[in-house]
Amino acid sequence: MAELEDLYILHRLDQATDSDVLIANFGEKIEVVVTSNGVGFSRELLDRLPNLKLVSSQGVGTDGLCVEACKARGVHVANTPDVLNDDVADMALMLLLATVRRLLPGDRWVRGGHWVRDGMMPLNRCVRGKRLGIAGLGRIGKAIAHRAEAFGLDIAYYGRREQPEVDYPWYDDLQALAEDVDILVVALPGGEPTHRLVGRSVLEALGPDGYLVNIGRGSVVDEPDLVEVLSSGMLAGAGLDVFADEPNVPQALLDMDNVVLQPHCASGTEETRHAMAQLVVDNVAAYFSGSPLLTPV
Ligand code: 8YV
Repeated sequence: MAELEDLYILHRLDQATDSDVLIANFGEKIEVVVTSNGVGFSRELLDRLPNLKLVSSQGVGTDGLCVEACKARGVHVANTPDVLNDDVADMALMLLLATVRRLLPGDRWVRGGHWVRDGMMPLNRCVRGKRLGIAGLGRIGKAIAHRAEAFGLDIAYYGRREQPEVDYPWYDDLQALAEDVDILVVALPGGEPTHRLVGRSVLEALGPDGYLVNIGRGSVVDEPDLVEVLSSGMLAGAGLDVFADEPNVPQALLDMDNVVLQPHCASGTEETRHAMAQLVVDNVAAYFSGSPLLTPV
C-alpha cells in the first residue's frame, strides 16, 4: 500500500463510506484496479469502470474475478502465481501429517492431563507407504508431490490432461483415483469446472481408512457430503484450509476430533504475503511503464 500510495492517485473502495458515490465520482478515471481474489472483482463493477485497463489481483486463484468478461473487453488481468507454491505445499503436508498422526488430539492429551492419568494415547496411523492422490498437479500440486516423496508416499494424480513429463500415474477419473489411494489432496482451482467435484461418491471411494486434505478451494468439495461421511465413519479424517462459505465453518466440523481446521491461511506467511503484494504492485508498474505484465492470467 505504501508503494501504491507513493506512486499513484488511489481511490479506496475498501475505505469508502458510500461505494456508489465513489464510483459515480471517479469510475470514469479508473485505469487500474488492485484487489485480491478473496475480495474479488465483479462483472457489475467492471461495467461501471469504462476506462479500466488492468485488474491486478493478489492470489493465484482467479475464481473471484470476472476474467472472461475482462478479456472480452480487452482489460488485462494479473494474479500472483508461484511465489506461494512452497507455503501452500507446506500447509498441505502439515494438514496431512496433523490429520493422520492426530497432532491436535495428542496436544490435548498432554494439556488435558491424560498422559499423567491414563498413560499413552491410542496409536495413530503411519504416513510412509500410503498412497497419495493429488487432484490438480499444477505448480502447487507438484510442490506437494516433491515434499510427499520425502515422506515415502506413493503418488498418483488426477487432472484434465496427462502430463507426459511426469512419472506418477495419471487418472482422468477422480473417483477411480480415490478408489486407489489412501489420502486425497485437493489442489484444484475453484470455479464452475471443479464445483463440488469431490462429492459423496469420491469420498466413499476413499473409504473408512481414507483421508481428505483440501488446500485448493472449498467449492471443490461438497461440504454437506463431507460432513456426512465423516460423521458416519465412512472417512477417517480431513485436514481443511478452505471451506464452502468462508469464514463460516459447519458446526459439525468444529465438533469433530478427526478434523484439522485452518482459516484459509496456506499462503499466510509474512514472507509470502509480502512477495504476493510486491507482485501485485510490480504488475501495476509494468502496465504504467508499457512493459509486458509479469504474471498475466
Ligand atoms: C489468498 C489464495 O489467501 O492465492 C490464492 O488463490 O487463496 C490465497 O493465497 C487469497 O487470494 C486471499 O488473498
